[in-house]
Amino acid sequence: MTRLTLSRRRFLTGATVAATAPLAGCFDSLGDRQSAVRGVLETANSLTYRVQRMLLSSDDLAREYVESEIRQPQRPNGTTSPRDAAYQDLAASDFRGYRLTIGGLVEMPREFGLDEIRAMPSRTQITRHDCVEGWSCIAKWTGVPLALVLDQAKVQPEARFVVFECFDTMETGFTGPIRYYESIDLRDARHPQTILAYGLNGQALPVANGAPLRVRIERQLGYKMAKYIRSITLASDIAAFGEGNGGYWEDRGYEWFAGI
Ligand SMILES: Nc1nc2c(c(=O)[nH]1)N[C@H]1C(S)=C(S)[C@@H](COP(=O)(O)O)O[C@H]1N2
Ligand SMILES: [Mo]
Repeated sequence: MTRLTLSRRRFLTGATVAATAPLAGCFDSLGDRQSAVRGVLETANSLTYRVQRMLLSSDDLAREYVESEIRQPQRPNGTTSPRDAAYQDLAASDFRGYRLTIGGLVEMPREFGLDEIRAMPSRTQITRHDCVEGWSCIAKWTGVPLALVLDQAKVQPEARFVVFECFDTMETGFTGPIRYYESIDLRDARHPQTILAYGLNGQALPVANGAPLRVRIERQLGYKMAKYIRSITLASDIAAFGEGNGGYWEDRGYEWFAGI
């Protein structure tokens, strides 16, 4: 299992490194939708997605660890304390007023309070979080399988993507605040290790790591795992969200399918 994962990673790294290596130094050129760099990145992105999807069968599990392998607290990264008023108000009352909304292409749009989410069947898993910046942390996550939540809202057949919209503002654009968002396909959404986590290492999920609810998508990189989730939208297409590339970092050049 480990060998397979390693060689798959090596194979993919070899195939995509040429396209992704210059990323750190050239964000500027990515703003231009027509740029040659962007074209190369987009081709590499859909190629990587197809190659990785071929190699990853839908029920392949990410490696799980034992308690003694948890060596340090989960390192908070990205937003660690959203300044948005809506979030601050909820946090001030220990998220008692929090409602997760599920909408878009579902037959029964729903809202769930934290108590309802915590009362659903839960899953606990010890996994390794890999950030694109090059660090990893092993941690224990507890939450409700996303598949169970989706089933309660009854996903319509045209839906292909699950979009997570977050509370935290990353920057202010011309038309107002730009908040973190992410998206995955339904195959990853229904994967048994994909959970909406409210617990970390046996405690309530701290604000620094995404309270009250963040998603775990164990076969992809850290930036896919949206923290501070405010709503979940089922969609047939990701073009209508953000700048249309499927996530805050994807809009800035990262790959949409960040398989590891
Ligand atoms: N809402 C939101 N989600 C986010 C981020 C963020 O800035 N805002 N950062 C991402 C990145 S790059 C990583 S590595 C992980 C960090 O999760 P952690 O703080 O629990 O380690 O969250 C991801 N999800
Ligand atoms: Mo990250």
